[in-house]
Amino acid sequence: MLTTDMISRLNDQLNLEFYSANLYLQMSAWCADKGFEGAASFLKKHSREEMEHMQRLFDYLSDTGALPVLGSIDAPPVTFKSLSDVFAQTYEHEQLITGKINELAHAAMTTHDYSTFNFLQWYVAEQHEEEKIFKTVLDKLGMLENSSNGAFLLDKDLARMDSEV
Ligand code: OFO
Repeated sequence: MLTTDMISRLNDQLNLEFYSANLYLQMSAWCADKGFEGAASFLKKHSREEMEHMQRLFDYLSDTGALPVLGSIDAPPVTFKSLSDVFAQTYEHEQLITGKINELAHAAMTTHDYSTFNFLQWYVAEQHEEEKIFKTVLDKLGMLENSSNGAFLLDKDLARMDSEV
């Protein structure tokens, strides 16, 4: 049985995962529009992963007898300065999500809600992976920054990464 406070916190996170899915899908649309097909496909796939993050929270709330509540989701940004800007924002966003998961885990632990604490461990591990992936993309961007066709090369690399994961 979850506390009202924990239900509210988990619902906030559920809606934030929806936002992540929308953010990456919108970024994917921008990339496709600019001809970065590799990045578009990579981000679209990642958007689907975010929907899985959302679904896990939805199921956990439901399975514990609480009510998942789908609120209104903020609209993500539509335009970006460059491909570097897109991926700088993905990394920043993942860091924000990691902070939110840590806050949730802290709230679960300090209220002795070990079931939720245990459930959240999957997210703790997932955030480690997500930050790693987006940091890798940013590092590649950094390396290609001075190359005249850096964005093109990164796009090719993302297409390769997309087919590997
Ligand atoms: Fe990208 O981890 Fe969920 O939000």
